[in-house]
Amino acid sequence: MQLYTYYRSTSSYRVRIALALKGLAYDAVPINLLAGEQRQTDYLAFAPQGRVPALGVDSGPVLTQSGAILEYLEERYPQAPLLPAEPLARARVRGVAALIGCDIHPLHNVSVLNYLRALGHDEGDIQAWIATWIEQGLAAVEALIGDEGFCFGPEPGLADVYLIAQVYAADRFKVSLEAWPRIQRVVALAAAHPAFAQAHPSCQVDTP
Ligand SMILES: N[C@@H](CCC(=O)N[C@@H](CS)C(=O)NCC(=O)O)C(=O)O
Repeated sequence: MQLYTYYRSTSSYRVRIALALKGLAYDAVPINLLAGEQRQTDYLAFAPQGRVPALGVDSGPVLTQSGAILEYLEERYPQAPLLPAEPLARARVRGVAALIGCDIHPLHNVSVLNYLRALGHDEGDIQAWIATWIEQGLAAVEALIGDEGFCFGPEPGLADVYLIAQVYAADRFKVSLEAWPRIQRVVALAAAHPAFAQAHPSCQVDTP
């Protein structure tokens, strides 16, 4: 598999964590978002939205959208499952993933922030915008996840994949986790877990 990735992209980080949790090897193909490589014609040919991640698989089309890629990996490689077996439990995990993937991350994507800048907003406005949506979203995550272990139990799963990548972005944007002890607990567990370490933005092929 080939993962088109950018080291500090939140959604690329999600897929890297899942690949590592499942023990799957892949070739990382860096796409430098600051240099605009996501808008180059050859990349747009298979990822027409001009975003990372994208996953090339041995046969078939290149896959886009981290949520779809994660579901593909879960179905194709069921080892180290990201979702519990029971339907209600699966829905709770997917609820946290959707909260982060749909209601937090899209609001601080680079093209959204650049559009706000183009509308005349200064960096103070941008920081307030980012902090508002991350804080509201993570406060809800804190209320939804469990009291022990990772988000929903002793083993990491899909909610942790989304949460740990989102927490990295929160840190980048100087949003404190102080108010959320459950999230802090999950972050500490992930920090000690080799799959999360392997996927971390600080140790990618394109990390500056
Ligand atoms: N919903 C998409 C979001 C992808 C996305 O927004 N990727 C960002 C990096 S985290 C990106 O490539 N941004 C480039 C741009 O906006 O030009 C997913 O989950 O894959």
